[in-house]
Formats: sequence, structure tokens, C-alpha cells
Amino acid sequence: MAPSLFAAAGGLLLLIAFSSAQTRGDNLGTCVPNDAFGKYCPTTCGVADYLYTYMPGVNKDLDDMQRELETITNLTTGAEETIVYMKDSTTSAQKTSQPDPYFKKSTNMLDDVLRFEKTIIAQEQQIFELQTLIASNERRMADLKQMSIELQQKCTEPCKDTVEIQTTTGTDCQDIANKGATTSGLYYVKPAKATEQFLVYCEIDSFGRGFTVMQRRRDGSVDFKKNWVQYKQGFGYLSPDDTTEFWLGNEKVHLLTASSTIPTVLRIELVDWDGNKRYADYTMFRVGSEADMYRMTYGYYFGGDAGDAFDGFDFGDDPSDKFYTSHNGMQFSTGDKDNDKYDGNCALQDGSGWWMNRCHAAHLNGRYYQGGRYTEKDAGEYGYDNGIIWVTWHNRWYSLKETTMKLIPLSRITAGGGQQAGVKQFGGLGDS
Ligand SMILES: [Ca+2]
Repeated sequence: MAPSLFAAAGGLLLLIAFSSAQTRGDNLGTCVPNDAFGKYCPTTCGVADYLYTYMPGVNKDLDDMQRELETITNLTTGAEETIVYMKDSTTSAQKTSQPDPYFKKSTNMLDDVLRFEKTIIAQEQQIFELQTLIASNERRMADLKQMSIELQQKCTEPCKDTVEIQTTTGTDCQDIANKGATTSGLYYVKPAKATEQFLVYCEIDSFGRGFTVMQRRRDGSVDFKKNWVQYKQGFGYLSPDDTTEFWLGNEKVHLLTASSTIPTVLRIELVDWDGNKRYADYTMFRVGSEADMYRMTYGYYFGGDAGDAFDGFDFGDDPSDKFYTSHNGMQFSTGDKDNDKYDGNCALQDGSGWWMNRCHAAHLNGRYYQGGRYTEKDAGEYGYDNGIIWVTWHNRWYSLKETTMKLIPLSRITAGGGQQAGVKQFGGLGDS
């Protein structure tokens, strides 16, 4: 394309040279006809006139054209250089690439674009779902904040101890009563041998007697099938209004009974399912240390109308029954600690903890039977009499409704007119 442009430009230059020659001819003032133009053509002079007339305009036009041509030529050169450069680039790119790299590349790019589009759509969906989640979380957070505010308001109110513990303390409940306490309830006591004080229920009557309660059965709400450690430490619940069941704990009873130089009386109070009440007192009652397996000893049956079941009972099966069901001097046994006088394990068979012999005539930690009467079948796996038993009052297939075991110094048991006063002040038993 470029060469033909140059040819056209060359032709025009020739024309310019020709017209200059004619101008020179006009200046001579002569005109020689030339037949070479033919019959109807203008004469050479006519052509010269014409050229002479229009020459300045044509010259100018020619100059303009020449300038434009030069411009075009420059532009063309630039374009050519660009093309050469592009060709070189293409060549070098082809050299460094696999066959059809651009096609492959563009196809790959198209695939990529499609994939990105899909990803973007999926991500937009995810974003939408996350936004929904955030919204619901924000609602829940608002709810929790509200709850937290409510709880904080509650927490700013000082905690109130709902259990009232009396302020008087002493070595036992009688000591506390001696100090002027007249209300039954929860007190801290610290027997002489104790290293720290502990909580007990004190039953203080109108005669100024203070009983330290060590066992309470009332309604069967506490399971007395417990192990050695539980019987040692105590279980169940102490309550200021004497409405709950508990075992104070062998260690505490040991401390209470072993610390005093004054003999301690164990008072046992019993209620049957008809509301009848009986009691039994044992003086010089004592529970040994854990080293001696919390052995229980007493001096003698001090009195009562329930009978002396601790002394054993002749059930009529064997003459040795009474000997083997007595409790004085027996060590404490639990299902996991057999200290009894039986080949088997009394506490395990009866599901309790007690001063087992072979096995018992009295069994106040036995299983609670609603209504009292029960059978071998009711007794479960072993079928032995395992209720709450005081066999000198009700037979061994009768389980008592309520029991209390409580301690008081011997010097105070007869206060207020002897044992009859004790009957009148029958604790809280049978009142419910
Ligand atoms: Ca045994």
C-alpha cells in the first residue's frame, strides 16, 4: 500500500514540473498550435491560458496536498512500525507458548469466569444465610442480655439465709440450754474432744432440758441405705423446724458421748402407724472411736415403756436368739464394712448401717415401710426382717412410722418430775 502512495505523489510532482515549463512559454508571448490535441481540443495556447489563470490556486492546492501526503506518510510509517512491533511480539509469544495458547488461554479464562460467576452466586447465597443467622443470633443475644440484666438485678440483692441458726453455742444442747436458750432449733456445738464445731438439732423443752438429736425418721424421705463413710459423716437434712430425716454421724456421736465425764443417756422415742408413742432410755451410752468401729456400749436400760430391745429377743426359733440379737458392745456395720457376729453380712442383707450382732432385735436405721406391716417378700432379695424394728413393742414384721434417737446428760433426764415429764414432752414425734 505504501509504494503506490509514493507513485501517486511522484506523478503529481511531474505535473508541477510540466506546468512550470508552460508558464515560461507564456512569457514569450507566442503560441504554436499543436495538432497533437486533435481538432476539437483547445489550442496549446488555450491550455497555457487556463494553466496561467488557475496555476496559483492549483499550486496552493498542490502544496496542501503535498503536506497532507507527508503527514500521511509519517502516520503510515508509525503504523508500520506498530505492526512490525506487534508481529515481533506475536512471534516471541508464539515461541514461548504451547500451540494454540491464546485459544486455550481464552477458553480457560471463560471457564474461569463461569466458575467465578457460580462461586459468586453461591457465596451471595451463603452471605444471605449468614446474614439471617446473624440476625437471629442478635435477637438471641438481646434476649440473653435482658436475662443477664434481670439476673444482675437479682444478684445485687443480698442473699438471705433461709435457715435460721441460733447464736448460742456450747459443748452440747444441754450446755446450750443451760446458757439460757429456750428455743428448739439448729445450734453449733463443740464437744471437748472436737477440733471444730458442727451443726446439730437441739430439742429444748420447757424444763430447760436440751436434747442433742442424733437420728430422726419421720416419713421415709431419706434413704438410710448408706455406706461406712456416709454413716461416719452423717447424712440426710437438719432443719430448724424438725421436719426432716437424718443421721447425725458416728464421728459426731462419738465426740458427743466420749467427751463428757457425766454419763450420757440415749433416749429412743418411737411412734407406730396408729399414733401410739413409746420410749426407751439407756444410760452411760457411748459410741467408741472409728478405730474401734464406732462400738456402741451402755450401762443399763434406764427405763421406758417400749421395752429393752437392745438386750436382744427370744424369737422362739432358737434359744441363742436373744444372745445373738443383743446390741450392747456391738461394733457398727455397713454394707461395705462387716463388723457383725454373723457369717454373712447383716448390714448388706438389711440395707442399713447399725450395731449389728447376728443380726438384731432393734433396728432403727432399717428400711421405711409405709403402713408398717411388711413380709419376707417385701423385704427384697434376702427376705430378712429389714424394717424399722423395736421388737419388744411390735414384732419384726412391723416397721415403725417415726423414730428419734437423742442424747442428754444423765443428771438432766429426770428433771421436771421424773420420767413422766419425758413422756409428756415427747419431742415433735407423732404430732404431724
Ligand atoms: Ca459378718
